[in-house]
Amino acid sequence: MMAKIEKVAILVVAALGAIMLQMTEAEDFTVGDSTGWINNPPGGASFYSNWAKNFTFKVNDTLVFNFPTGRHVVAILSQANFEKCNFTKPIQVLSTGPARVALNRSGEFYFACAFTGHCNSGQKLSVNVVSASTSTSPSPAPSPTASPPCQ
Ligand SMILES: *[C@@H]1O[C@H](CO)[C@@H](O)[C@H](O)[C@H]1NC(C)=O
Ligand SMILES: *[C@@H]1O[C@H](CO)[C@@H](O)[C@H](O)[C@H]1NC(C)=O
Ligand SMILES: *[C@@H]1O[C@H](CO)[C@@H](O)[C@H](O)[C@H]1NC(C)=O
Ligand SMILES: *[C@@H]1O[C@H](CO)[C@@H](O)[C@H](O)[C@H]1NC(C)=O
Ligand SMILES: [Cu+2]
Repeated sequence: MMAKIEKVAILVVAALGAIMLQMTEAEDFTVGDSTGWINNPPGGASFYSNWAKNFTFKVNDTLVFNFPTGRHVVAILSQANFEKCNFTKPIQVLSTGPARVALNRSGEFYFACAFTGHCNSGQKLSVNVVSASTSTSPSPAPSPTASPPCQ
């Protein structure tokens, strides 16, 4: 009888633990690590995509873009405008550094700096965000995001 109660107690604790783990999983990622959010990053246009390759981004994680206010911005773009470094109709522009962006859905997010020439010199980042429940296996589909050289 005692054993039964103990088993139930263990199951309850395990279930609560699993729920709490899921709830506390959200992470902050500092874009470019100590390099921050700059134009002409080392290695050029591949710098931020190489940085992103090292991580798995999950829904509710946060990207932190470090830059001095007034030197850069973070524009959130559509894929088409990202590929052309086109800032005509950004989805959103964050002008104050450091800028925090919540990855509040799964799928691709596209970021670039809107200052003249910065996107073309490699200050652009795309990330794929997976839903937290699929985090057991890495997302298979490598998206065709190799950007053509900007005009
Ligand atoms: C990504 O990971 C590779 C291999 O672990 C490492 O050499 C590289 O410095 C990392 N790049 C960034 C931008 O963190
Ligand atoms: C993300 O955060 C929102 C608001 O806190 C919450 O309702 C939602 O369940 C979270 N989603 C995941 C996948 O953790
Ligand atoms: C830039 O984006 C705007 C709005 O999405 C679009 O109307 C325009 O045609 C684009 N310009 C180029 C050169 O692609
Ligand atoms: C995510 O956040 C952005 C910016 O705050 C907001 O415009 C958008 O509606 C949000 N998306 C979802 C799925 O909550
Ligand atoms: Cu910039």
